[in-house]
Amino acid sequence: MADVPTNAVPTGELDGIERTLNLSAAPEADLTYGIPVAPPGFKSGFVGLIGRPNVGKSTLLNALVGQKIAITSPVAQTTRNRLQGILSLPEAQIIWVDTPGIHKPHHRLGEILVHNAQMAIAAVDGILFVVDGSAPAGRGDAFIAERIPAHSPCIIVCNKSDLAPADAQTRQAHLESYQALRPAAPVIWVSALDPGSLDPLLKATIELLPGGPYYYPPDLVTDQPERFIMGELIREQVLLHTREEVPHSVAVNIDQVEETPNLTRILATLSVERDSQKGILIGRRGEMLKQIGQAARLQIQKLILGRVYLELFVKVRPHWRRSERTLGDLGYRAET
Ligand SMILES: Nc1nc2c(ncn2[C@@H]2O[C@H](COP(=O)(O)OP(=O)(O)OP(=O)(O)O)[C@@H](O)[C@H]2O)c(=O)[nH]1
Ligand SMILES: [Mg+2]
Repeated sequence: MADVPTNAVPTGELDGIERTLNLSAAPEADLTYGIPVAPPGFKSGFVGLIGRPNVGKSTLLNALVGQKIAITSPVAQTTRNRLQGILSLPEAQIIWVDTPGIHKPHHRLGEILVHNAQMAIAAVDGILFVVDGSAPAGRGDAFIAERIPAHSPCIIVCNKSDLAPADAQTRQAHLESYQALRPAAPVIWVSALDPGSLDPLLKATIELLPGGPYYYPPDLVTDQPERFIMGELIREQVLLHTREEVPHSVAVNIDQVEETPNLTRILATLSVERDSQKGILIGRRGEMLKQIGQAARLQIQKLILGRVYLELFVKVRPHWRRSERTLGDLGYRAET
């Protein structure tokens, strides 16, 4: 079984750059510096986005923060790490905690993701129980509802209102099927694709928060370092370009980031489980990897606001999703 990085793909020249993310106050910086004293009546806290895979939690996180910090895709189980998005307003600071979708795991990676999502439920001040309002509640939603402690402040967020049936009676039936899972929780319709629909949710979230301090400098939008987001932007392109089991079999590691005045040079390795997946990822004459690399490079350029040279390698790590040690090497660990 090959275990050697191969097929470097340089991804060419700079296209248009557009600002999407302000990471100017880097998480590595001293977080005590730049944190203002909260005025009287200020509210703050950690709010978990919890729900089944693919209901739109990460899309909602991006919309609530107003910038793309989490990757999203039509492929279920996109999110693998807990990620915080910070929204600082004059009257409140909300730290949204995106989590992996809770599902029935089939390997150790899945177990870790679900475990970490469930740990997040216990560690937050409030919960947005995100559901897909375009369909009625299912067993997966009921499973999650049972795991939200009775005392946790919770809002049911009926996402994908744009896809919900137009007829009012069916919409109401969907809403009631979710309401039944947690009768005391408010239910709010939103479309994460329409930021204009989010004001009632934002208002309700601030209401459930306790009084508290600023936890982060107001200009910080995420707790994650740039390097992590670079890896995620590459993984997002893998999710968008490949199918079936391949998207789930890929992990990304940023091996090197070298900054020069005019160019940031990034080397990254994509780990897959089998030679066949490696073949698919590379594609005929390297075409697939080239496309992934080019698309990821454009995304990373938006992130860092500068020119990027990206080289991708593909490496086979047999059964990495089942091996505790390899999972740890790739940054996936069960939180305690
Ligand atoms: N039409 C529509 N699509 C949405 C909406 N919100 C999210 N989506 C789409 O739903 C898909 C899944 O979105 P994600 O944000 O990745 O879902 P997630 O809940 O984070 O998924 P996991 O990370 O796998 O748990 C993507 O294709 C989104 O574009 C919405 O309000 N309306
Ligand atoms: Mg997600």
